[in-house]
Amino acid sequence: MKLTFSPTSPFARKVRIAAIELGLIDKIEFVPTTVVPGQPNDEYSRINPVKKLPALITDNGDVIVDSYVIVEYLDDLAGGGKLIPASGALRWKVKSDHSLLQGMLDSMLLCRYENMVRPEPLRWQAWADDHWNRAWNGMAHFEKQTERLSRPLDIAQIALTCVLGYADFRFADCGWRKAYPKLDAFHEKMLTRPSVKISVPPPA
Ligand SMILES: N[C@@H](CCC(=O)N[C@@H](CS)C(=O)NCC(=O)O)C(=O)O
Repeated sequence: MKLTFSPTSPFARKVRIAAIELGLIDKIEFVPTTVVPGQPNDEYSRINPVKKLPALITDNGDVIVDSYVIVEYLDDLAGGGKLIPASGALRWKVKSDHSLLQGMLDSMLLCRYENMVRPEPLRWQAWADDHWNRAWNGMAHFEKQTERLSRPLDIAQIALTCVLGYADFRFADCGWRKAYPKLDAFHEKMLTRPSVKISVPPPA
């Protein structure tokens, strides 16, 4: 399998951590890929028409897009029910949390594009603030979920780790550790996992 990948992408990081935790990492070739908003990439658009990474290209040439779907595919390949509970209420809780964390990451990425990539005269501060608040309120939500944070590893915990790592990487002064001490302790614990440690984004 091939995975279109950038070490700075929190979505690609989530897939990488999941692949390591599922014992599948040696089956995946990482293909360095650059996508920049506002710049066409015709070659990559032929793989993923919406020009987002990561995308997984399976050994028979099928393309699976969106990290949410890719990690479900990998979990299935590893036998199922490993990072995403196979059934019951917990399955839907983990999937719903994962979806919420996807929304938080989407909002953080939009903030990054708005504040750092969009030409300054065109910026819309209220819109960027709105998106930042979505991520911030999401962190507040997970700060209260102490039981969720201490469960055996699941995909929502991996996604939360990627949210916090992305906050460190792109919004280093946002102060999440001070505001959310339980998330800080959770993040420190996650960093003891080799999969999490090895995938920390490179210094900006
Ligand atoms: N929902 C997608 C989001 C992927 C995404 O937004 N990736 C970013 C890189 S971190 C991207 O490709 N951005 C390029 C763009 O939106 O133009 C997923 O989970 O894979």
